[in-house]
Amino acid sequence: MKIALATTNIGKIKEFKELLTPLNFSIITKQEAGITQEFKETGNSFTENAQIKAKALFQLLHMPTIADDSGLEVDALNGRPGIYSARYSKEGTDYANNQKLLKEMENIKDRRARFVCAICFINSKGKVFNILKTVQGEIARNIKGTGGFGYDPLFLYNGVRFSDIKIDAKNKVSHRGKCIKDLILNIKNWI
Ligand code: ITT
Repeated sequence: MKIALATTNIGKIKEFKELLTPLNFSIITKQEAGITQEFKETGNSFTENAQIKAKALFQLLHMPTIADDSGLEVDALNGRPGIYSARYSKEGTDYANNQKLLKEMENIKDRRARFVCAICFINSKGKVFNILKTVQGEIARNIKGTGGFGYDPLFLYNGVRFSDIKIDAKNKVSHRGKCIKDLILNIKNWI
């Protein structure tokens, strides 16, 4: 089955393909479909933004579509950067975002945080389904690790950074991995 994926984030694409390709889902990314336009994330929640991106791509391709909106909520920052995780720093790069977070957390003892992932699936008839999952962790005091993407070099899960574990190990416990597993369980009924 062919499914369009409304993301340009290479880290996300890898994680989706890792879980879905072995199950014979053929993932066609927005870029592979030749779509260059940016979908504006104007929603007030992860779920709203995932729906905006999924609906925008579905309207262009008319095929089953998945979109992911995700981010990091830090307790001591009242849930920031939250839905603004990709645009947290002025530059908006992973490097600058991580540096800004470290700086903001410099003198903060409470390091609790969670990744949140909203997945929106739209079937071939245009029906919309939503999934929301989280993974709880802590913000490290320095940046380390070479794997993963985004805030992974700062995110400690059970004391180990997401940037220090393999993609399949991350997918087993992560916000996105949990969403994709839920999608796999339900997709036969949703198609
Ligand atoms: P698309 O909208 O094209 O999917 P994006 O990178 O702009 O790509 P989001 O708006 O959902 O995606 O922003 C999510 C940000 O949250 C992303 O840039 C990462 O910095 C961070 N993030 C989400 N999931 C993550 C993960 O598993 N590991 C590390 N950082 C993550």
